[in-house]
Amino acid sequence: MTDTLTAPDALTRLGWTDADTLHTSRTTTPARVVVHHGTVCDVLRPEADGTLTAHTAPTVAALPVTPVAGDWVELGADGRVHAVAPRRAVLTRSATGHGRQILAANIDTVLVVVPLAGGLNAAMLERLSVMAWDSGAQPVLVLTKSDTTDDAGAQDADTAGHLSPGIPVIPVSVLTGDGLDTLRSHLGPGTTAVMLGPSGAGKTSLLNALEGTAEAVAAVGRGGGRHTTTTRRLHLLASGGVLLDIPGIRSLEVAAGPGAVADVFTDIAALATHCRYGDCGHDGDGGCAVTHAVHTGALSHDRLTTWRKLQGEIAYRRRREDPAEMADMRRQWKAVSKQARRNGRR
Ligand SMILES: Nc1nc2c(ncn2[C@@H]2O[C@H](COP(=O)(O)OP(=O)(O)OP(=O)(O)O)[C@@H](O)[C@H]2O)c(=O)[nH]1
Ligand SMILES: [Mg+2]
Ligand SMILES: [Zn+2]
Repeated sequence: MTDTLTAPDALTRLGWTDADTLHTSRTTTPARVVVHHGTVCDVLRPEADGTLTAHTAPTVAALPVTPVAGDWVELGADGRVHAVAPRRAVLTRSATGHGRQILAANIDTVLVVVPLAGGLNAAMLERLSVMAWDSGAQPVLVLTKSDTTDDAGAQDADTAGHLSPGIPVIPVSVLTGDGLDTLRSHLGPGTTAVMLGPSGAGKTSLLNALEGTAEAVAAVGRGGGRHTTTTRRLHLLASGGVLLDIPGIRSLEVAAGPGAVADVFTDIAALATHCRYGDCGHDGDGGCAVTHAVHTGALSHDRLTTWRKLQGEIAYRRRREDPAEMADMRRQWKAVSKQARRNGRR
């Protein structure tokens, strides 16, 4: 706590933790970004009701970063944002042509929201879990629409626990109220959570069920493809925590690092230690314990496929971000195509 003018409880209500750092003086006050649009953002201030619209472009110098939902900012008496605090855990997605985009800042928990209606989608769950681990926050798996299963999602919860080890799994339904109290227990004071899931998973419905609010949700039976929630917005919960509702994510936007992949695919990592070669590519070389496990049925083929795709995407992203490696790749391709032309002539 750097600010001596504000009661700590009032900051905790906004999700303040000891890990957050913000320097405020007698002329500035701390605030938290609820939603950002263009050159303004709506902010919440401790000990003040309602949101305040603040300009993000200060008169003296432009801000080095654009505030996002969840950011802690320093608010001047002129109603402008003077500074954005250093961010701890951030949820990012890969935006084509823009590198990575920050979806939510200063989060403690990522609720991975996956629907059970139509059957549990293992690949989606694995990818989103990787993205959640990548944020640095604690993932929690929320399986929505448990009312569409015969056993309130019990069997799917078991499967999900194996697909994404080390993560609490909570089946929920806004129709029966199943799991809502358990979910609330993860959303206590000082916790900032963000909901990550595909469009139509039931994220906004969940917020409404927790809070008794009436944020817009998709009409029943509406065809997929369009997002119902279009902004990223922070909500203060009755349970004392803070929840960010964001538009649904598409699988190609999943950003992941190698560490986060290893966090989810602990089974493959463990098997890999038994491969004959240390640099085994797990694609059918002799002495590969991973492909052997697929043959015996100990490891699902689909799981290995998702793991391979994620490895490929990480390698691709790294090449794109590393010019030297990219040039190296181009040289290799030139050599390959030259060779191919030569072979063709023969
Ligand atoms: N049967 C059942 N349907 C649900 C449940 N929760 C949500 N739905 C339905 O699922 C649909 C999508 O819900 P939304 O809350 O709009 O989904 P969303 O994840 O916020 O979607 P985006 O905002 O587009 O990302 C709506 O028609 C809801 O009525 C549930 O627990 N059970
Ligand atoms: Mg929504
Ligand atoms: Zn191997």
